Amino acid sequence: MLSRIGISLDEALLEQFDELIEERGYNNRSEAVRDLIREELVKKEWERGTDAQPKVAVALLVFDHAARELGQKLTRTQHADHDLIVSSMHVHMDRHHCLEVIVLKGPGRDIVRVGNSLISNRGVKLGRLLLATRGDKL
Ligand code: NI
Repeated sequence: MLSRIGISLDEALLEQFDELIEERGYNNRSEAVRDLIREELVKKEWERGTDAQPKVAVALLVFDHAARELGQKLTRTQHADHDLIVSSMHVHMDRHHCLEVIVLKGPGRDIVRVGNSLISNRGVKLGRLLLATRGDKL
């Protein structure tokens, strides 16, 4: 069942929000607000870390393959916590850049620790840790 709510925003903030949702291709404000709420709820679920369910996350990294020892370091980190690493994919983006996608599964706190240690390495140009959810309560 859907409930309706009203939200008060100042004009400038609403204008920026409308630009954002247009850029992202949302059809309406409601879907954009729902996604923002879901994102925060997933974050909260992870931060609490009380859920015994194993969690799944994806680490995404872009780096220059010539960056000193970075490739080795990333491999070492993954071997050190091999029980948390489900799979990884390496894509050679162009002559210099590599994209690595790593799927992690295990206790939420461990995944966040390993994921952050991967993406925070020096030489990583873009690093993101995406926290997944089964969406049972969303
Ligand atoms: Ni490569």
